[in-house]
Amino acid sequence: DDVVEDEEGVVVVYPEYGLEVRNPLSETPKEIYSNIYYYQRFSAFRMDTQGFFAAARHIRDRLIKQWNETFLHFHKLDPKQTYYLSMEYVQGAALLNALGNLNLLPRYVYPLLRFHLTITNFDQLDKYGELGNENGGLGRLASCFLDSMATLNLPAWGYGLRYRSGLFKQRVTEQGLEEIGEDWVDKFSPWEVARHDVVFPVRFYGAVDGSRKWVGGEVLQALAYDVPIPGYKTKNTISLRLWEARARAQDFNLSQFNDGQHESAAQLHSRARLICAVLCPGDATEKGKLLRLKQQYFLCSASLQDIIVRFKERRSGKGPWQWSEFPCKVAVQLNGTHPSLAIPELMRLLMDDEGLGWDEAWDVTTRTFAYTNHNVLPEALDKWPQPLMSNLLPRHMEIIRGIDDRFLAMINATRPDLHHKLAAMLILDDHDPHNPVVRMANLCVLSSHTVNGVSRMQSEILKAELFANYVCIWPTKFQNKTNGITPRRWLRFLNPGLSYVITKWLKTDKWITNLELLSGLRNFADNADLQQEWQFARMSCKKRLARYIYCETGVYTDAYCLFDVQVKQIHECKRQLLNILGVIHRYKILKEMSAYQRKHATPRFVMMGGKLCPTDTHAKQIVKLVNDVGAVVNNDPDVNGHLKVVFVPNYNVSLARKVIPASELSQHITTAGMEVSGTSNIKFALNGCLIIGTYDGANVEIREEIGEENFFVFGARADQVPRLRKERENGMFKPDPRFEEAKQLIRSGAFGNYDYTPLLDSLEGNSGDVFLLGHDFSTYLDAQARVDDAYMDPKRWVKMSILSTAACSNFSSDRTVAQYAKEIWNIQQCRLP
Ligand code: HBZ
Repeated sequence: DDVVEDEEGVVVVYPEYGLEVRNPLSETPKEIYSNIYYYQRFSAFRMDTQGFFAAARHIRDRLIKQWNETFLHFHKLDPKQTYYLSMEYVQGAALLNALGNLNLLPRYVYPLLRFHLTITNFDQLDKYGELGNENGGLGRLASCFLDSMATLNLPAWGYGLRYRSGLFKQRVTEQGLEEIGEDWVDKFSPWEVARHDVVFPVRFYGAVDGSRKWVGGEVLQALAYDVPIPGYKTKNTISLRLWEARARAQDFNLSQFNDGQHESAAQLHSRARLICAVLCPGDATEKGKLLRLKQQYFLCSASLQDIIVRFKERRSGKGPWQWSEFPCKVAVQLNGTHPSLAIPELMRLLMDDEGLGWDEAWDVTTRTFAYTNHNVLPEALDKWPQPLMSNLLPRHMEIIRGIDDRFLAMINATRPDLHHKLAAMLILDDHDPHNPVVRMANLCVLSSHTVNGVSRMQSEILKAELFANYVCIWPTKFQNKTNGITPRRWLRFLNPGLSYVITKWLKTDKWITNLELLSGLRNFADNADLQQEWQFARMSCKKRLARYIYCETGVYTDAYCLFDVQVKQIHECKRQLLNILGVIHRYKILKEMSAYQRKHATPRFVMMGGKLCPTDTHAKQIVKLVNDVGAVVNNDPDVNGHLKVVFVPNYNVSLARKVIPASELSQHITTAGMEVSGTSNIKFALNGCLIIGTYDGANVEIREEIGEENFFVFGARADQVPRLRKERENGMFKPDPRFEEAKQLIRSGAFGNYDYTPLLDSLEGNSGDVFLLGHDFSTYLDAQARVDDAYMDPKRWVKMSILSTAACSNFSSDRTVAQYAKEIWNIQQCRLP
């Protein structure tokens, strides 16, 4: 660290935090020391654990104060409030985020350093909510939105479930990849507060009685745990309320227990524990489906009961009120279809508990809900077997039937022209008598006042294809809200070195809350001084990542190589296989080159990582292939210094902190039309990393902003994909010989004798290769060749990198959330004085 003294005292520069701190000693809060000493004296913790709890306790106490004040402020002003319902959140490390948002970093860096601790040491401890997610970015998007809601001083809350285990830890083995369970709440967490005073009953099974009331079955309890979400440079601190499932004390059968039947005595207790045991339990079996449906209903029921209680509390003492005011005070946003049971649940609560008639309850419900769609593939939309739903939630099934019947009557009465399309528009799909299902996306569209997509391209597809039938009935219901990410976590705290440079050149740090200011960097993109500082900041991140990779995998890579990264969920549709086939082609070409030619080739370090669904054998084979290719390439002296390949296990938010700032090229290469938006493309681009990608999701909008010459685009466009698939099926597709060679090398055993036949066979035949790797391979290689050329010109590359950050000025979740607030929720800022 640099220490500079001037007439006003000492200034210490901490490049790791992007900070200059004046007189750090006097800044130090005394409680930190006393907390650390306290933990030293009374615990056998290691030093970093002591430091973490000391700092976290102090911050938490501060947050709780602000949090109470925010709650009371909202309670007093009683504004319209948004409730964000999501089955997933990916919060990531909270301490650095809280310190940064409260602007307390300068006061903490120094005292911790005195104990030889840096805040990044705490990543391993600060795991709360490091849930990962197997399905994509929906959960991380929810967490970005919470950060923006708090920062924008919006009256808004999140609701979710308090899972005990998230996705599993990964270990690379001889066979490929193995998962090990990971607990994330059994250890004490400073970030949650159990609210034993906030408990609601949630019923399952039972029957509907003569007066249409739901009775019998089993009743569990939902207990609230609150997590504070601080805004950036504001006192507003909002809540993420997570529900835990418990059985009631009276459901423990003491006499059975005393008779030695221990397990059956506590049956309901163990069933309750299962509900929040894991995020996304496998749903291939009937039991798995039942558990997921229980999870979804549990979240919806507890959250809506809570929302209604708050609504009533805020009305009390203010004279007579009407239920029709509910949507003027409450907006509920459904993050995907997972929480869609909230719709029939609100209908049930209003009709059965509050005594409203159908029409009044329906009016309130449809003015309350809005739905975000994150998926355009009909086969990936949630559908529940009707018998399962009728058995678990008999009253909800009745209500869903009621919604369908009224919709049918409305269409018959007013839109006979749509009659032939009705079967596809109803919620209940009975066309397969052996498997009648409930289509949750249709439920959301029929019952929400607004439906939105998350990128311009996806929103257009929704209107033109998936929900086209509904557009002519409700032309104004459909909107676009292009995704964004929080610039605090994903640039300011993730990449302090680069943030420091940005603030210096823009002469303000206001870009942290007004990302549009980043476009000002365009003015200096050619400036040699900025380019040098930019390079320097990025190079130190590359060196740090190279050290990490060496420690984790034993693979040494030179920091002067092009760092080429693909980290995201491992899945067939993300096309990691295209990437590795491209690597194999590169390896083959390098081997054929003379030593002189190799010297002039762009050296690459290719890194892949990401979580996968433990039952996805295709994805596991891809990981195995990456490791097998790495084992050969990384040990081949001919290509040493020219190509390295690694798979880094356990990619999560804290590893992202090392990877994203160091990446120079990131791959977002889904078949066009598959990735509704993507948010990791934005994270990389914001940090100055260039993108090789398809015409898909938010790639399209990023490319427009950065300019096509600075984006390495390739592959088919979404509207060509159906035709190309047809051509394949008709045997009219001729693959690029380089594609065939790369596959042949794998088959020949060049990368070990593991049998990759199933993986490779998925690319063969007229009905194979549904993701069109064969078709896109040649343009992919062309795009990679353009990358190689551009990297050979360091000045050009660094200019492109600066332009990439500048181009992200429109991709802040602050912008996205502000649009939701204005155009969907109709809520106003409510800032604590
Ligand atoms: O939502 C992701 C998209 O894949 C990604 O492109 C987008 O950026 C992100 C945020 O908008 N989608 C998901 O995470 N998950 C799902 O779409 C999903 C849908 C139905 C399911 C499970 C997951 O049953």
